[in-house]
Amino acid sequence: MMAQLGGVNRNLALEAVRATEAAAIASSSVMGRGDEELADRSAAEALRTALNGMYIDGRVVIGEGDEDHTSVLFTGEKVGTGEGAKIDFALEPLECITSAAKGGPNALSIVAMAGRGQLFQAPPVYMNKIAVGGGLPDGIIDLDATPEENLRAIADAKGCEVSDLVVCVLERPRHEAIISSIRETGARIKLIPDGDVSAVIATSQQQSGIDVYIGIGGALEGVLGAVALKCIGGQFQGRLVFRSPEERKIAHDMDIEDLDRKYALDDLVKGNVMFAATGVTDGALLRGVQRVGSYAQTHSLVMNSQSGTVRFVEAHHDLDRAGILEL
Ligand code: VTB
Repeated sequence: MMAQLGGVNRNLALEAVRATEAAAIASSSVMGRGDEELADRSAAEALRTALNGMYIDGRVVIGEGDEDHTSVLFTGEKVGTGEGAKIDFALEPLECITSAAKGGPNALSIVAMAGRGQLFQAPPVYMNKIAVGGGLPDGIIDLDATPEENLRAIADAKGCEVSDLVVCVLERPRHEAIISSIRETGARIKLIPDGDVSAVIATSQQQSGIDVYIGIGGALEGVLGAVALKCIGGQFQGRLVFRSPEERKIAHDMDIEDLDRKYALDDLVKGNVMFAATGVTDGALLRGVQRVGSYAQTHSLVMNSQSGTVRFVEAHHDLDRAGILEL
C-alpha cells in the first residue's frame, strides 16, 4: 500500500522498518536473560515509540493483547502522529519470545499494515493453517483435504514426487496425528520449535527448501503470514481453533459470526498491504542483530503487495549518534 501524500507515494513499510529495527535492537540487548516478559516489553516499547513518530493515523487491530492485560501496543491502541493516512496494524514486537529469552534462533520483530478495516481482527486463539508459495494453480490447497490429497496436488503441480516435498510443521504434541499422516505419504518434514510466520514465508522462497506449511499456531501469526504471502506470492487458508467455551465467547464478542469459517487469504487480508520484519536472533529468514559496543547491524525484510517489491535491508546503526529510537 502506498499512502498518497500531496502526490508523493509513500511506502510506509520503508518507514515502519525503522520501528522493527528499533524493536529488534532493544529486545536483542536483553536476549538470553531468560526473561520472556522483559524481552517482549523491550521490543514492544521501542516499537511503539518508533511507530508513534510516523505521520499516520494508525490503529492497532491485533496487538499484544487487550487493554486490561497490556499497556503497550494493546489491541485498539492508536499509533502514529494521529494525522495522515488511516492505517491498521497487526504486529508482533517479538515473535518467538521463548527463543529470544534463551538466546535461541528465529526471533523477529514484525509489523503488518493495511488500510482501515482491511485486516481480519483475529481473536487471541489458535488458527489451523496451510500455506504454499507462489506460482501454483489457484485453489491447490484445501484445509479440509487430507495431507495426502494436498501433497499429491502440490507434487503434481510442481511435477515432482510427494517424497520430494518438504512440509514444515511446528513441533507440538497437538501435531502428532498430522505428522504421522504426512510421514505416511512419504513426504519429508521439517519440524520447527517456534516461528510459523517465517515458516509460511519460507514456502515462497525456493532456497528455503520448504514447499508447504501445515498446522496449528497463533491466529495473529496466521494474519501476519497471510499479509506476507499477499506481498510475496502464495496461497493460504486458515480456520480458528478454540480450546474452550471462553475462547469461543471471545471470538463471538468480537462479532465473528461463523466460528468455524474457513478463511482464504483474501478473507484475512484485503486491499494493499505492507510487511516489515527485522531479525532479533539469527534465523533462516533473517540474520539477528549484531552488536559491538554502540554499533549495531540489523537485517530486515520489507514488502509491499501493491508493487510486489521485496527488499532485504541491511542497516548499520551508530547508536551513540542516533540512539535506538532515532534510527
Ligand atoms: C506459533 C509460533 C510462535 O506460538 O504461532 C505458536 O509461530 C503458537 O503455538 O512463534 P504454541 O502456543 O504451541 O507455542 C509461537 O510459538 C510463540 O508466539
